[in-house]
Amino acid sequence: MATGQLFSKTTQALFYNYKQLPIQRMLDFDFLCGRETPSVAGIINPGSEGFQKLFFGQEEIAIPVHSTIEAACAAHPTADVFINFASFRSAAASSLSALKQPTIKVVAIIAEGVPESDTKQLIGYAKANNKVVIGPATVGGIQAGAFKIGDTAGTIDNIIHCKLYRPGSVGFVSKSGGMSNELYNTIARVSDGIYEGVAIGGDVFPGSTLSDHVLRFNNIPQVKMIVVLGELGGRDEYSLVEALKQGKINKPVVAWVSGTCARLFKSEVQFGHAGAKSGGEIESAQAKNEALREAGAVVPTSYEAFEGAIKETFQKLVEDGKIPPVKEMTPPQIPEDLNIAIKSGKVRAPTHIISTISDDRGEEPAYAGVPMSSIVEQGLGAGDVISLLWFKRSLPRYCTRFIEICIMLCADHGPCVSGAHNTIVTARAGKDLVSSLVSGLLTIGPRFGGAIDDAARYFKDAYDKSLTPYEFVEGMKKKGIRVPGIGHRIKSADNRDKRVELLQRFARSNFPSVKYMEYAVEVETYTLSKANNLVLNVDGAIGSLFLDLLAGSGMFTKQEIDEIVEIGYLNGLFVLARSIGLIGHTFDQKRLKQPLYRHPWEDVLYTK
Ligand code: Q5B
Repeated sequence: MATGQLFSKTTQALFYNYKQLPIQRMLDFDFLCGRETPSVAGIINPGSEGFQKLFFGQEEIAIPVHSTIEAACAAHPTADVFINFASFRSAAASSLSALKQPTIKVVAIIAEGVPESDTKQLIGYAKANNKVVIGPATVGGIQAGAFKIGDTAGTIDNIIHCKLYRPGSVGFVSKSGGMSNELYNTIARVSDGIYEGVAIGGDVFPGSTLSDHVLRFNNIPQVKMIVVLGELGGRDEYSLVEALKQGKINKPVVAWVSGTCARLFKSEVQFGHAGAKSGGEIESAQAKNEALREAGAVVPTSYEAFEGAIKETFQKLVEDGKIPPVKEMTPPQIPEDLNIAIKSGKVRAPTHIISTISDDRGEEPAYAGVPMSSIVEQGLGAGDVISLLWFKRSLPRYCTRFIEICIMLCADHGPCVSGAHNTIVTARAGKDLVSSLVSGLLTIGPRFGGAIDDAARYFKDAYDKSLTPYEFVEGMKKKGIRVPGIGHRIKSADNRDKRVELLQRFARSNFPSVKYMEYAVEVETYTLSKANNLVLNVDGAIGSLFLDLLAGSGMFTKQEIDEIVEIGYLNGLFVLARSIGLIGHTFDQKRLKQPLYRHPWEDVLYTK
């Protein structure tokens, strides 16, 4: 591997598997470093394409999303780092595909648990093709002030604290990602900070080794000293020992192999990483520390003394004039995310929506404060749900039963009515359920099904003003308004609407008062004297009876009743009920495989 820098301030990566947080952390780091271009050029999210919105400083940017690695590489030929956030199941296959792309030079594999045989294949391919694999089981790496992989170095506060927004002089490599955060901190405390840091991952077979990176750091002029944190298990540290012995490394190396405590255990111990196993003596931390010391690395006597050894080595380089003072800079402030600032109570923001009928934020949704489970446990029905969501209160059972009867009776009235006809024609035109349903619903209005609210308004007004049916109907006629709730195309005095009779019967036996309905019947008696079809229709029956429900239940103030009538809640009953029938008509036409409807010429009067 050797050669030198893997990253620069213009390096761009392709990010495999959309993970909002690590990508946003990379972009926040970019902003902190004063990068001009975002370090993530594109996202690969198998199966989806488009854009993902993320922040680059204060600005929102749209990062392209590609469904395949090949498409992403073709679209972003200068992006040479592949950051693989795939699961351990698919990490190897996707990493191999990425390595096969001519534009990709570095592949970082985050997943833990990638099968060793797969990793060996990746290593073989990378070596043969002069590419670099970092990981698996790694947090990644960072070039201070230039480029960062995923979650490396943790939070923005930690990155600022460790001065990783500008380059220092120390090249650092460790096995552990968690410990690398700790060491970024330590190194920042006792030197001018990190130039580049890499965590190679804790697997038995890492894609690139400690010595691979140390040799690379040796070739980077800006790296003046190298810090290595190894761990017990495996023999990776011995290739570093060999390189030191062969004089391949001419920069000071401060090293520590952790895991010296393993000797305190009587049997073999497996530490956190797959490769961190206290095996034979040669793989022990003590043996590896000793070998490194003998080969010329600065190796402290304990981890506690590691910081002092780094400090001393750095100071000596400064005294020898080998490290010029670092150029300090003040990083820009990363704007805080609004939701975090709100949570911490630092800012307040106005909401854009008010809702008072339901809440789904708790353990279970609640309708007007009544949890779903309680609705089911109490054996409540659709009428009770309507009562909660429309009227925001639990109405007595006779009221909710009345609502249910309205829904049942208005669910359908055959295929010839306006709504069903439209739905049938639409379904036969090959349209989907929702289109067929709404085309039927759109016919509901003052002439068809949507006269309930107006019926309630006019009957209430007339009754409350004590108008006689004659005064009311003739007054409406003078204004040129048909009495809503009166009249039907097929129902008449001789062919009564059964639905009206059923509603009236229920109300007479269950409602405390049916004064509005009785008034509507008196109006009907008068209109029937004019024409046989001017019956009280289903809209008029529901409109007048709902006035009785509102007034007689004792659950509504006068003001609330006026508001319900004024806003117009009651057509909702017909809309809801008839949706059931219109959906049925849609299914019926589709089931019958009915062809496109064309109205017959003979049924049209063509005239000029
Ligand atoms: N005349 C329903 O009209 C209909 C009059 C009136 C005074 C009236 C008509 C009307 C008010 C709206 C209403 C709901 C358009 C109906 C429903 C659901 C449905 C449907 C289904 C289902 C019928 C003949 C003469 C004229 C008119 C006079 C008519 N209505 N006078 N007040 N209300 N009603 N809609 O039969 O002197 O000859 O000029 O608008 O409540 O939609 O099953 O089909 O479940 O699906 O076409 O039940 O009544 O009568 O227009 O030829 O008028 O009667 O002024 O007098 P028609 P027209 P004149 S339930």
